[in-house]
Amino acid sequence: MRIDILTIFPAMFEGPFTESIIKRAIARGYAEIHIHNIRDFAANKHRKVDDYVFGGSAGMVMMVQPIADLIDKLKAERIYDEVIFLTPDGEILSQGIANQLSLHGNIMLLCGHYKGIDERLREHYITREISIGDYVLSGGELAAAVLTDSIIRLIPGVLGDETSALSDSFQDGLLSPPVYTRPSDYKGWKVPDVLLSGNEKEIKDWNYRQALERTRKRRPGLLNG
Ligand code: 6GU
Repeated sequence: MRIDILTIFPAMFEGPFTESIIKRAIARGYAEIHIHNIRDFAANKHRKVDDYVFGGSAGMVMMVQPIADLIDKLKAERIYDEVIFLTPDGEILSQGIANQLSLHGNIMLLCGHYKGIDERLREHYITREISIGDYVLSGGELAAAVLTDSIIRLIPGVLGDETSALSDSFQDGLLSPPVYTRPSDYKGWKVPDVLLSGNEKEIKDWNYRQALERTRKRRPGLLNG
């Protein structure tokens, strides 16, 4: 899978993909991430990418031309399954959306800033709009990094059996049960006996009951449906 990220702050993507599962997925060829600086496409000598809002309201808006030229260039090179705009007024990201997107070949992620992007970009290029939650970030970059991580780890083969996505919180609609490692007794704090019993059926039942209980207590809304 190939993910193209369009941003005015490319340096914000230097960290998030260079460790752990995502790093390994890229090294093994499961995913490619390409970062593009929108400013490089500004057709004016000051490399300006934003301008005042028509109609007088305060704030700046990202201009059509630099983003349109960048998207046109990428679309001339390959076919994109989705051109996604990260925006607080988008559909809220869920595990279901991440699952859908992980099946695609090529996707583009556009990070917004200031008051937003010129509406004509949304009308003519954007196929999907995603938010990562009901709070305000300074821009779409961190949201794009979150979305990218959530997608890449779901690409078949990226996670081994041990870290299978099937045991993740939300993948089965439940939160994960508590987990423990050695020692089985730390200064009198003991691991539940059942987990040391070796009885696979009892352990499986215990984990399921714990997941259900945790979900009921913390996120009851997840159980309706
Ligand atoms: Cl995608 N962008 C911004 N600026 N803020 C957000 C967001 C996106 N998702 C949640 N908050």
